[in-house]
Amino acid sequence: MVELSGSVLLLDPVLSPAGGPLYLQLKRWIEAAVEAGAVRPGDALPSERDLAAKAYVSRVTVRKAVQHLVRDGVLIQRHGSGTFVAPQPRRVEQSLSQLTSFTEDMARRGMAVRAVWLDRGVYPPSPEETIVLGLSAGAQVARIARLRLSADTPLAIERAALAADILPDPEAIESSLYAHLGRRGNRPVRAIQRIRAANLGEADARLLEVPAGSAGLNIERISYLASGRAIEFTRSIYRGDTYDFVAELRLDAQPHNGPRR
Ligand code: 16G
Repeated sequence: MVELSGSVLLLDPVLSPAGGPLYLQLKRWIEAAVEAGAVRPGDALPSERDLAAKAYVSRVTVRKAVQHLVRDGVLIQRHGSGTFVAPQPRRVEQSLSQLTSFTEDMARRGMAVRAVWLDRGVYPPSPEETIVLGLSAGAQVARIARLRLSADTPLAIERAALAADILPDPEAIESSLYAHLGRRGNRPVRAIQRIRAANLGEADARLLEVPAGSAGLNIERISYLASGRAIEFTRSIYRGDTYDFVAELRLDAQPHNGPRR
């Protein structure tokens, strides 16, 4: 078994009476060791007794710190074998200036993708879908909902709505929505994306295999054909610990003198 190295845990006494509850100080100490990479995913924690002795605190304090770290997804407990540092998923970067698909983003990084289908079918549209997609009276909407994974790590839940004349048969999508649309000459060329911080609700957290309340990103994408028609309205929930959205910023080439009219 690999232990949290003594040097990590036996640095200067980190717990001070003035530093707030001892279990929180111990929790932060272990968290810092994980963040710094001093202990790696899969490493085992020393026993409760050893930790208590090393940090000069009671076993009750250690237990409480560990319980909180398990709740936060930093540690995992396996019955009979102990407490381990939880696997940290590889972070994925997505450019905010290119209209790419999930499959393409992952392929560029050599990561395998998988989807669990949560729903796909043709439905009467909601008022919001009617407005966003500019649907005419009586038009239907195709909805697809997927849990998207890289290897075995769930990264995002995506719920997309498209006009049914653009996607008449959602069952025909093999794995990539954009590849499917591209084959029919309907791949979007422009999109507006809105990103908002969120705490994951219980059902979404369960699907994404993180504790309820974990940090997440709500992303809304409306994408358009070259004609200007909106064809995709997708709401996604991404795990906050797996994705970095990266934007390249440039100085305006033609600075404006004074206010624009
Ligand atoms: C991305 C898009 C999503 C699009 C999907 C298509 C974000 C936040 N969302 O995940 O709107 O529907 O790609 O991916 O980037 P696919 O072609 O692999 O199915």
